Amino acid sequence: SSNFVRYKDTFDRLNIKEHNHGVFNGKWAGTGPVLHSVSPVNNELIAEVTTATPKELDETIAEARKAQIVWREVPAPKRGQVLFDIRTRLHAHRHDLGTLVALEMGKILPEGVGEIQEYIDILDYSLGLSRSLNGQIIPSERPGHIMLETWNPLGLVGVISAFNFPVAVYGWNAAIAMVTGNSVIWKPAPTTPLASVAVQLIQQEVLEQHGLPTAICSLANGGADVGQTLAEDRRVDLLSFTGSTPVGRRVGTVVQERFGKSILELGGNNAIIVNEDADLDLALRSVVFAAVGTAGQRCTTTRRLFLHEKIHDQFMKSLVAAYKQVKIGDPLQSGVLCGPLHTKAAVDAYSKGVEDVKAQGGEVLYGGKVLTEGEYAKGNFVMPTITKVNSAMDVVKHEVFVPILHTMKFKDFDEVIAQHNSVSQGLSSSLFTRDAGAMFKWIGPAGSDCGIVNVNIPTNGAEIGGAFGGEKETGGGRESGSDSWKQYCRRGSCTINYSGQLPLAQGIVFA
Ligand code: UN1
Repeated sequence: SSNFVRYKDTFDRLNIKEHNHGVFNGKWAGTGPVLHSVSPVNNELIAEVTTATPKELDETIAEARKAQIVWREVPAPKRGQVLFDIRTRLHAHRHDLGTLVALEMGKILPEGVGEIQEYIDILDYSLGLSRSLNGQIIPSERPGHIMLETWNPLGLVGVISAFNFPVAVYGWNAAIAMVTGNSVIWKPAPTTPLASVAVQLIQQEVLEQHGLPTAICSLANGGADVGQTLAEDRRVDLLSFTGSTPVGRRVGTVVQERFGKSILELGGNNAIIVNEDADLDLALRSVVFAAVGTAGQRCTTTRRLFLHEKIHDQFMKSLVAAYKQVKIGDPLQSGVLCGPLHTKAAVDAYSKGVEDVKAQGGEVLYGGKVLTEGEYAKGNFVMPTITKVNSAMDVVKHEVFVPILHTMKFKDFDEVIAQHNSVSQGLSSSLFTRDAGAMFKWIGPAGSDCGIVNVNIPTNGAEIGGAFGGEKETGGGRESGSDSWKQYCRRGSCTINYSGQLPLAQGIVFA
């Protein structure tokens, strides 16, 4: 394909071919239907990847479980070293992998590279974590007894990742799952299979160098059927799913049915509140990055903007001016800030989103148009859009995964917090203020009800060190940093009696 030829050097360095196997279970396989990876810039083929048949998927699950039996005996700090070697290989290919992500997903190159960096960061973190997967010692009420907590691996962790972060979100899960001694089976989005093959090749090479079973990192490209099997199969101890709320609700229910564990990272409806005393320059730059960046296709994208009435008009003027400066185009061209939407279906969702605003009595203040001329003709390009709505309208309650920013005016801080919290999603939120009272209220019990609660930074672009995820219909899962690693482990509460007597807890006498 011409897309392939154009980036042939990159593909050669990553060992990606025009036709690739998309299943890995210690060896490469995949005789199921073929996925066509297409560039969102021109909707033409880049390269092809095969998927797993049900039998191949079954074998992949079995091989990944077998590999874990070896991996769980490798001391955690040694596992950390293996992960660090993956980190080094990823770093060597950072630019190539970032280019591939930009080409296949459609995000701009700096964000593509940033996504590889995010996997590198969590691998760094995992090396440290490998020496601090600490349990605790708990005082026992009984003489000659000690209580302690153990954290052992669950077994096999399934990761279903989304198109918008085809590497980083897998990376958060894979790094933490592996450092805690699990094996991993990855089902990527069907529209970003090339990124998965490129990352898998690197991981395979490192595991081989260490003489470890390569199925510790397994891969099963495929469609919803592969996801369904991972949700149903009892051999998958934990399933981490990133995607839409409707699909996540089904995945969570199916996994729960068999009392499996799940981590759900679903839709967001993130807001920025700009208070009257805010640094407006910081706020403006943040809103543009959070609403326009990644063409509105992050789960942390800002979709709602609440402006204090005292700064509203001035801020809106600067915002529209800033949007006018945003260069839209090929994500691999320097200077471009807004690439295409990932698919044609997303363009339709965008058009419908714009129509809904008008139908519900809102106004489109900027954008609202699909771009179809010249360099945009073959791609999925739209204009980042600013609307004027009120929070009673239905459009502000739903996440449309496109760059439409709904703006609203407010007077009172308590009232805006209530409006902010009135939607069913609860991922990320930001307040711009210089008032310490407002800041602490915002992060306290009467503040934002989201999993990510920021002050004076955008809603997107979280670091890996914190736990990432959200409340309500965002699914409740937490990935990445802090103590998220505990979810990839089974906790043992152990009581050891070294007294030679048998005193019972609660003082019970049983004789
Ligand atoms: C996602 O959109 O699924 O906080 C993940 C951020 C990134 C991760 C986003 N670090 O925007």
